[in-house]
Amino acid sequence: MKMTFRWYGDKADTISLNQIRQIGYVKGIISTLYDIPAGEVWPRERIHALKAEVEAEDLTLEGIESVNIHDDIKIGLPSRDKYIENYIKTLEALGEEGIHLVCYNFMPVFDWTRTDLRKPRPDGSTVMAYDQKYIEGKNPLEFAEEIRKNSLGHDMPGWEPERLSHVLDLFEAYKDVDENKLFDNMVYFLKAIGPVCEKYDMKMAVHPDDPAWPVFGLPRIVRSKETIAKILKAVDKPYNGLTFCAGSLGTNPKNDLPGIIRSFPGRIHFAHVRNLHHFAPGVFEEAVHLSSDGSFDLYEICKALYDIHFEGPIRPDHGRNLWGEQCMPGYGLYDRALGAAYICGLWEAIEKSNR
Ligand code: DNO
Repeated sequence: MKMTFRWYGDKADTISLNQIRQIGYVKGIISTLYDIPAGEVWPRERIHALKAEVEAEDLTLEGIESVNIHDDIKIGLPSRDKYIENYIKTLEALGEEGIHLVCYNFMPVFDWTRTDLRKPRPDGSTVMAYDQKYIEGKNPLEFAEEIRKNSLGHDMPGWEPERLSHVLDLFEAYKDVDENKLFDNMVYFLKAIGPVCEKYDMKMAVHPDDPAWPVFGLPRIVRSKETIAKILKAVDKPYNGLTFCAGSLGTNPKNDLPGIIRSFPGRIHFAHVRNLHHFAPGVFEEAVHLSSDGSFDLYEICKALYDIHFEGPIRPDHGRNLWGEQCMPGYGLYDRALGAAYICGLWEAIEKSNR
């Protein structure tokens, strides 16, 4: 495995590549071109420049999170072919630049959803948290506006302004899209990009839905071992893979996380390793990465990845807000650095005890 860190680029991120380099445990970067709206082609020069910037700090660009999928593809509108064409061009440009991993999601309208971006913990830190009761009966527009306000001027990853500006139109456009349609549209997309993925050895790693159930009545189809197996089987090629995300799949306590990992050897291309603390069904907060602070056993998660010979990038994920850091919710430096160190420690111990 290679320890990586998500970085939003020098305009959007509050953290510099040099700070990430100084963590010491992190060798690779997962990044994106944050300013390019979903559906547009990524210019090869921009990718080249991003890579050069990362390499100038003696780090490597290990993959892209995300190349977002235009909603017309998820809805299955006739215009999807044009957007798929653009997606293919972007994959080509990435492949030409030697990048072989793309994380994306297939969630309608909203990306990952939290109901509280700054829940205080008794020690003075804050965490992101979720309470299903808060979502029920809430108007999605009002909710999107709250997220925007609470992110204190940071564009929240997954909540890009261009998407939020037409939330209600999107809801209208999705009204006939149920789980089956969304699934068919995903398969259509995956088949269409097959040739370019195979040509460039591009690994497509779908990110699970977060939380792992439908929100605001929108279908969600990447949420359990069974739903993932169905997707991987529908396009049964190595390029069609998964981002194993502990925090997303783990929102549903019924998901056996190490079991999910062990079910998909060779098809997990990227891993997001973090913890959650569950209080009740549908009520959780994003805890310290440490196993004893949350509901997941991070040792068992790392062990399962090790046992399936996982060789891709791992990154720590959403962290607490610590020591008064001014940063995007979930994406500060300090707690994710602690998470990276912890995961590397677990990994070294697992490796050595298996020699
Ligand atoms: C949440 C992230 C997601 C992820 C996208 C992938 O923290 O892991 O925003 O990047 O869903 O497209």
